[in-house]
Amino acid sequence: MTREKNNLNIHTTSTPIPSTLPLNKNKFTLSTKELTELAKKLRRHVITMIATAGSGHPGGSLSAADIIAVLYFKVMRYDPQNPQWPERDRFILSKGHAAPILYAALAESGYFSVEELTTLRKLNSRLQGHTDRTTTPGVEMSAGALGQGLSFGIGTALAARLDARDYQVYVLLGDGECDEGQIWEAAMAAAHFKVDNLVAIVDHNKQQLDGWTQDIMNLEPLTEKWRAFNWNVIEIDGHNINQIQQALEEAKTIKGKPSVIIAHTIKGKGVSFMENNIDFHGKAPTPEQAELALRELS
Ligand SMILES: Cc1ncc(C[n+]2csc(CCOP(=O)(O)OP(=O)(O)O)c2C)c(N)n1
Ligand SMILES: [Mg+2]
Repeated sequence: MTREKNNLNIHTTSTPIPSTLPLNKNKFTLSTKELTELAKKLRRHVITMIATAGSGHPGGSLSAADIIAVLYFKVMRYDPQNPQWPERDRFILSKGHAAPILYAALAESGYFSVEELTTLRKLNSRLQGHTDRTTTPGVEMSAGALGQGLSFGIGTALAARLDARDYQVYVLLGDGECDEGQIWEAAMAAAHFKVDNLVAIVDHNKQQLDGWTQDIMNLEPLTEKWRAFNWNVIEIDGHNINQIQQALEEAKTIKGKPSVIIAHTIKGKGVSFMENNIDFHGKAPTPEQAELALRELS
């Protein structure tokens, strides 16, 4: 496939949300409607990036868009001018193949330019197909091998305790990723050590690489499993901005145990022909499909 073929002339302008939001160490002041629009904008970036690269993972990026929009533009405190700010909240994308949605949020937050997004997966780009904390500002963990982010999150959260800092750690897990034994070792450890500045979010889109989770490895009853591991469990619609925000706020108030948010989502959410279509777990849209997707997301 030649690069010219994928050199889409697609623009992602729409809602006039400033690319670099003012640094606010508490909360941003976007309304629910603005957050909804922002999530749509992040989805448009995902489509453009992956279509331009000619490869990538749209499905699990789109399912996480609303969660990531609320985290980055309502809940988390951070400073794009100072990515290593010690007091920053940490977002750990354990399902590293969903890197495009994280890059979109980081660009819109001001860590790097929105223009850089179309360098996704190119040689020498800072934005590789899976996250790399050594090259991308704002990326906390190198991921791609599933199953490790919750363990990494525990260490990061315990470091806050040792350093007497009050930051929160958010770990986004895939539901297929929960097949990994390491997730459940980490779940036990987090509860045992009462890591209450840790919030796991399961992007429960019911699909994994090549099929439905219930056929490949049935996770149910998922909420009861986390409860049995002594976690505070919150179950929400992962595309409902208000529910996401409320769940994240509630999680912050729970002391003495970690919280997990089971977010019911749809893989490929926002693009009709990608929704629940396993073909788009790890496949780029053609230029024509990308145009169609961007029209739907406009
Ligand atoms: C340890 C490991 N095994 C297998 C893979 C290959 N792989 C990449 S994505 C994926 C499916 C993940 O499904 P899920 O966690 O549900 O992610 P989502 O549906 O959000 O894309 C698999 C098996 C991997 N990246 N790492
Ligand atoms: Mg999944």
